[in-house]
Amino acid sequence: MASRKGSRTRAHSPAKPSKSRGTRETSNVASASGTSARSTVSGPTRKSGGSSVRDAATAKIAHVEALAAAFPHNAAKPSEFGAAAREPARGQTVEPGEPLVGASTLSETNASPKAGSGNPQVSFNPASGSLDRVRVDSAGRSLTTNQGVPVADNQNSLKAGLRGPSLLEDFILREKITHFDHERIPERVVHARGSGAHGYFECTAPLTELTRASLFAEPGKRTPVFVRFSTVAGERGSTDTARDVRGFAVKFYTDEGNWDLVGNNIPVFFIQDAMKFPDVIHAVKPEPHHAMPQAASAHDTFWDFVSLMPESTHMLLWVMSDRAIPRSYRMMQGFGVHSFRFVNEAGESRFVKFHWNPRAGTHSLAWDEAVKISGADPDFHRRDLWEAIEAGDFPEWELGIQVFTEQQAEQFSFDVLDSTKIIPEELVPVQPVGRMVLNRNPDNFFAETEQVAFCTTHIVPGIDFSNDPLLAGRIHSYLDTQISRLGGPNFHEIPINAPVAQVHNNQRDGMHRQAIARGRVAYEPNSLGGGCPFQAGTSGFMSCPQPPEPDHKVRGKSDKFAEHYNQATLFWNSQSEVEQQHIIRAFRFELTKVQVTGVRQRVVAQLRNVADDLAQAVAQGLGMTELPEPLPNVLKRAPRPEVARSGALSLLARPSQVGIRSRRIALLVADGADGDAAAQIHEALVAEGAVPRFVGVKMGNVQSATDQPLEVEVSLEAAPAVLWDAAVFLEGEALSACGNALEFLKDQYRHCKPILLLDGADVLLEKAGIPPALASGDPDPGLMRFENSDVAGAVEAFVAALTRHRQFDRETDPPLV
Ligand code: HDE
Repeated sequence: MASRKGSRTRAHSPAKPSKSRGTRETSNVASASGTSARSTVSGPTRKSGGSSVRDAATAKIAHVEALAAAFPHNAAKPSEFGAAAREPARGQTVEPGEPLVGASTLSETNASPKAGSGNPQVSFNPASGSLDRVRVDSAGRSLTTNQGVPVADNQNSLKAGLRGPSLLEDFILREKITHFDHERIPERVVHARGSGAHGYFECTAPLTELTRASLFAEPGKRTPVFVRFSTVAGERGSTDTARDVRGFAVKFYTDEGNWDLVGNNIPVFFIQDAMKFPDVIHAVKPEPHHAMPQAASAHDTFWDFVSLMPESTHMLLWVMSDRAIPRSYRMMQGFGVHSFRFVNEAGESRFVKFHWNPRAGTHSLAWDEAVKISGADPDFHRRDLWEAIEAGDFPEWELGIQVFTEQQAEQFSFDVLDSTKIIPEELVPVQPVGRMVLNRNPDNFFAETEQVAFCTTHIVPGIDFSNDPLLAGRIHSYLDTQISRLGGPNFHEIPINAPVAQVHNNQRDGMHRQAIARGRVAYEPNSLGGGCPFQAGTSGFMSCPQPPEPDHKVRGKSDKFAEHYNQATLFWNSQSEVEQQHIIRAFRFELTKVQVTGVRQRVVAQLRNVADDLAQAVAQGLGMTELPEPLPNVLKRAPRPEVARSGALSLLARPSQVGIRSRRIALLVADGADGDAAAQIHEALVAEGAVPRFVGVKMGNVQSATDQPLEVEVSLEAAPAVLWDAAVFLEGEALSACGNALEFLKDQYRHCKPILLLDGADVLLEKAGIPPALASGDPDPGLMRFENSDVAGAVEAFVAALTRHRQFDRETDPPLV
């Protein structure tokens, strides 16, 4: 086996061309001059004369000869075979005598404003690096065509006479319209609807024992990221608040290449094997005959499929939980889902699972609220992310990892290669290793968020795949889909996708190629390019050895994959009572929309294998008089689960660590509101980092009781209750005459949001039919009534209630108002 050092030394020895760097004449140069290599039709043929072109040509030929001579044979060849192949050698390379040796052309030093200075940045790829190189700013500039020709008139097409026909000659009109005609690219086949942001990942715990991945090398190290959140089923223009899994894809621009952690906000998936992916997606997408429903799983084909796929049961519980209707992208967890591998410098590997935990806590919407938001603001999550970043309230997550060995994995009752299973935190704790902050919105949605191309294949040295059969399919799928979506194999050159790490290889050509590779060498091994770019050897990406499997070429899964219900039951048992009720109602809603009663029955039969109280409640909701028999179980006897209940699985386990920052609060005002109290509350909420706005029946000023005018910032009809996290009613009499205000109060109440009523606003409760106390007779802690004279007390109680997010004690089924 050739060692890294060895191959370089051997390659260098014959001509020692590096010593000749900067000089034109060496012994090889002299011997090469005047050879047939210069026998071009029109090139210089004689050594005599003073032409600098001739001198350069002669020198170049001589240096090329020196390079070729430095590679008398392929010294790296032996390291390709047998045991030596386990430690690939660094590629053979010698330094060329001078930069011109690598040039495509002797004329490259002829500079122009377009071609550049004539001094290439040798060993450098300017296409890598920051986005600044492609950001365009038109301030102070006139319009041009795409060829840079100034456009005199952007209002009128070219015509033969003022009333005459338009002329085909109008290249300006044709260029403009043609470009417009081609503005759209195919949307993503799944995850079409999404929003993105830039930021950074900061390592907080060095992980060099576990992985050689450079982003985890030292505490404080920052790596730029671009993150895209998405829904799965809906089309590009669909609503943000559909009940759905959310994509949580992070592109880390590490100094050793891009790593894409393409995850979801739910840690498990519907299926165990990539072979079933087109099936599950076809089942959930709008039905093919009439293309309905949009962005919804509540239809026959989805439930038909999943009820025939018992391995979906665990995921169904998550998707019917409030996780599938997050309040904000900023308030949801993220998961890498599959088991991956960490590999350290010594080549030792362990399994790893990735978790993102939001600092803003995990919070969700109410289902009725999510449905209404779809009408009031279909861009609800996109706007929330954008506005939070614009306001400087940067979303932040902690990255946690679960690390475990092959031996540990063997002991678990489930297979760690099965993506329908979690590793309960009670078995393997989650250890924090870093944080991610999103601090910059994209300049341009299309150029960045739409064109960003995540691929599970984008991994870096120190991280590797496991044999998860779902992951295996993804390894193929993402690259393939980007080629079709972005129009060819050069999508990695689109600025948002280009790594900050240098890119040097012999891949060439293809649609929309941007890099201008210099020189005539596009193959490896080579001597004419000094061996460059050479293989990195053991410092490059090395696949981690996996234990051999006894079977070969088999279509199947290991026995542990056959257990389908234990973790669905674990999830169910780990939910608070309120969360369980929400899950029951979500099943009821979805299955009510299912038209085929046999499918409904089958789902209930499936749920009987999870928990009878769940199945019973869903059946009741559907008016089923008898419970069907449980679906037959593949396993005669399921293994005993290690964990029966896991607190970490409840959304309530992760309260906000940032108080009420960025929460939207409606201050409802009308003529007669107390202006002083309004101003004090506004000020106090701003001080907490919340976003209060004065909301009124219509825009304009209202006359406060204390005489100063209060300016209404948005009307009730433009910003209904579902768009606010909480409300303060500063007036009652005038507002109670407005149906929109009463509806606003009802929805705030129905969705369990904090409500603060000041002097005189009580009257609204009666008009809206809202009970002042809970059904138990206890006071409703989320419904606060205060005197105008006690603004401080009012704000304190209100902030505490909003920090708890919702007041679920008041929830009834069906809703009271
Ligand atoms: Fe994806 N998935 N997926 N997926 N996925 C895509 O790639 C696919 C799966 C996920 O914001 C596609 O660029 C297969 C699991 C996210 O741009 C496509 C299988 C998880 C995104 C694709 C899965 C995901 C995608 C469509 C089963 C969570 C959006 C467009 C074998 C761990 C990324 C695209 C973005 C996107 C294929 C299963 C997450 C077609 C074949 C499991 C977050 O390549």
